Amino acid sequence: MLDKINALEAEAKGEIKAAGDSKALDDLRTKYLGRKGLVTELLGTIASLPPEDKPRLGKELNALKTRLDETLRSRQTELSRSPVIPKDFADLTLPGFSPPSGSKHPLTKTIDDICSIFLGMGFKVVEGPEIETEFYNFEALNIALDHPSRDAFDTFYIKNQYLLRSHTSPVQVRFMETEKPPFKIIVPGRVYRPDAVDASHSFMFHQVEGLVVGDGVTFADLKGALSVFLRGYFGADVKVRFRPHYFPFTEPSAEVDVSCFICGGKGCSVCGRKGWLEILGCGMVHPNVFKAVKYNPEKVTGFAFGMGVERIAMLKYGINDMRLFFENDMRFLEQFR
Ligand code: 2NM
Repeated sequence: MLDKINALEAEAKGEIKAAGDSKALDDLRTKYLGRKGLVTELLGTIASLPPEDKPRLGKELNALKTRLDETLRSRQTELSRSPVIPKDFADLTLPGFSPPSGSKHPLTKTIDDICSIFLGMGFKVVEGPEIETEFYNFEALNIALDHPSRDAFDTFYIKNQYLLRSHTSPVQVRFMETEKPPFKIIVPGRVYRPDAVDASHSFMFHQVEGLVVGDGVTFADLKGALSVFLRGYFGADVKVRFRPHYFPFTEPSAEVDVSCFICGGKGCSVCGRKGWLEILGCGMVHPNVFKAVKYNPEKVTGFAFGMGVERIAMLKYGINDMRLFFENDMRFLEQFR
């Protein structure tokens, strides 16, 4: 009889430990301690035992009842402390996760920001081929045959008169060949020059150039449009100054500076203690350029300008090495959103 009791206790305790929820525990309570339970059943057999064994076995069985009851309760407590989570349970209290989002490359952002200011002044964006001919890249732009920018140190020549454009101006020439004035266009794109790569040079970089042609377009229009652009891009409080310069394709020509937006014009390491930053080149379109595209320079006038996108992005975002734009290091790119 004692062996039976011990075996029953071991079996019951094993099953209670393994019970996974309170429903299973309830079933075990019924199985062992219920009215028709296994322990209750053993208690019923006591009546048929010899009288001298009855008190001891009765005590044993009652003690077993108490121990199983305690085991059932403590397992219940355990289960209520660590709730069983069904496999398909969605915990709505967990923080959400946002899908990774991409961002514009800083040069794309700079080009888009520049273009959007000119779009606001009624310009339209025009693009064209990166492989060009000497005619579109030089001749039509009044660049003399012996001009240094034409030599192989300043232009990438391909086979059979083809070259990689060294500025985006050939796109303006192509546009003028097929369209009549008046118009205002802005031309972003890649350009190529055989420069050794360093912190401020690259064999491929980006330009945004612009061209406005019409009846009676003046240098005052040029100053107005470029001042609006520069104050829109660098801040309403920057000062703008025009310095005489020379370009073969414009006459007169100028370089344009903005007061340094880092030091406010006092002089710092970014502006080389000058208080001014050189931002773009511009001028009134040379009559020879109009002749090359069969416009009558007695009838139309125009202004044009050009700027380097990498230089502008470096100044605006405080980037000190142009190579960062082309390495595609995510730690760099992720900073522009
Ligand atoms: C510059 C500076 C000055 C320019 C001229 C032309 C064209 F096609 F109309 F002749 N396009 N861009 C120009 C003028 C570009 O970049 C520094």
